[in-house]
Amino acid sequence: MSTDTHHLWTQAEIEALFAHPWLDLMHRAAQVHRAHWPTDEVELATLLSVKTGGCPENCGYCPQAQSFDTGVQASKLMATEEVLRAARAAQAAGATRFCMGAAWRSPKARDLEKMAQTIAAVKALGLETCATLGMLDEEQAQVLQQAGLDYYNHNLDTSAAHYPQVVSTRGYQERLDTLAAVRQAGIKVCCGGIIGLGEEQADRASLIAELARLQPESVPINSLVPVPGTPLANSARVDPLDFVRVIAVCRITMPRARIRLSAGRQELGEAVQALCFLAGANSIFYGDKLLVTGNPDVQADAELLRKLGLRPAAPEGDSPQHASCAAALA
Ligand code: SAM
Ligand code: DTB
Ligand code: SF4
Repeated sequence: MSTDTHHLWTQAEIEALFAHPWLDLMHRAAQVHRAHWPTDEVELATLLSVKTGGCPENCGYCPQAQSFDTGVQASKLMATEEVLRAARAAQAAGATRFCMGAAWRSPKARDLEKMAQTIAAVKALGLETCATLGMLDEEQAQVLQQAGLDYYNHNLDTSAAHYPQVVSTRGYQERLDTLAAVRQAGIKVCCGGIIGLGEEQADRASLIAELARLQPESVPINSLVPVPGTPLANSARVDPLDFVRVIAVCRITMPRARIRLSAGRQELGEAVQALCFLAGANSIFYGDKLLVTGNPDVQADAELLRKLGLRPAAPEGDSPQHASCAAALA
């Protein structure tokens, strides 16, 4: 968490940002970006679903909920060796962060122990580690921290007011409690949301106010990937320029966070992604697959970075492996 004094953004102030003329908003976001980050680099984070499907929760967007008929095959937790194979491949392709996702409400004791072993093994490769395993209490968060977990991803997804329209098996406060446990354990917070859940502009402003208050180090912004069989499959499509606006508002309100273009990047196309980078995004999920849905393939991303003159960010505290990672992308 940054230690300098930080402005506590109100929802009204954020709504006022959203009301700015689009070009002015972009200009301001680009200035904030330039003041806090090198603007020619983008972090490459690779995702792996280590335990897919069969989830007891009912998040209305999610293809992995067992109560929705989405055709996703449920699987058991992967063995450490299998995860390591994927992590080595991601590292060889240039990723510096490796995120492991499990479709759980919260991890059971045995699963947490296995995940701790896996996290330690991935960390030993020299990758930054991230996991998203559902709800955690403080004790569980401490086990993961001890294992070498750098980041925990747990999204607020939308505003507190809109949340009950999206999920009924858990509440917003439970999300906040997990995030507090993660912070308390000394793990960096990765927390963001989804645009396109039928929310209003006020909900987007409320989500961003809540995120800015939490000061996450990492903020994944997803655009809903509508999956047939999920309750939100027929949601109205997000206007790409509105999506860019969200990125710009996140950059202005969270100057020191890594802002990651997450789900839905395939549908954005190169030009809109370039606008997102201009608006302050500086991280992407990199690899042909997200958890169960698709992502741009690595060649397409390498080509996009080349065209835009962007280079892969070095891992925090740089490591000797990075030279070979960068070479993999050259
Ligand atoms: N089960 C854990 C949890 O919910 O915290 C971790 C995995 S969950 C799949 C991680 C995040 O993926 C969700 O919070 C949501 O933001 C995002 N996500 C899931 N399905 C999505 C979809 N169809 N479109 C966009 N984002 C999605
Ligand atoms: C996040 O915010 N987005 C990622 C990651 N954190 C775990 C997941 C996106 C999932 C998209 C739908 C799927 O493939 O399941
Ligand atoms: Fe389960 Fe996470 Fe999907 Fe919700 S988002 S159904 S908790 S895997």
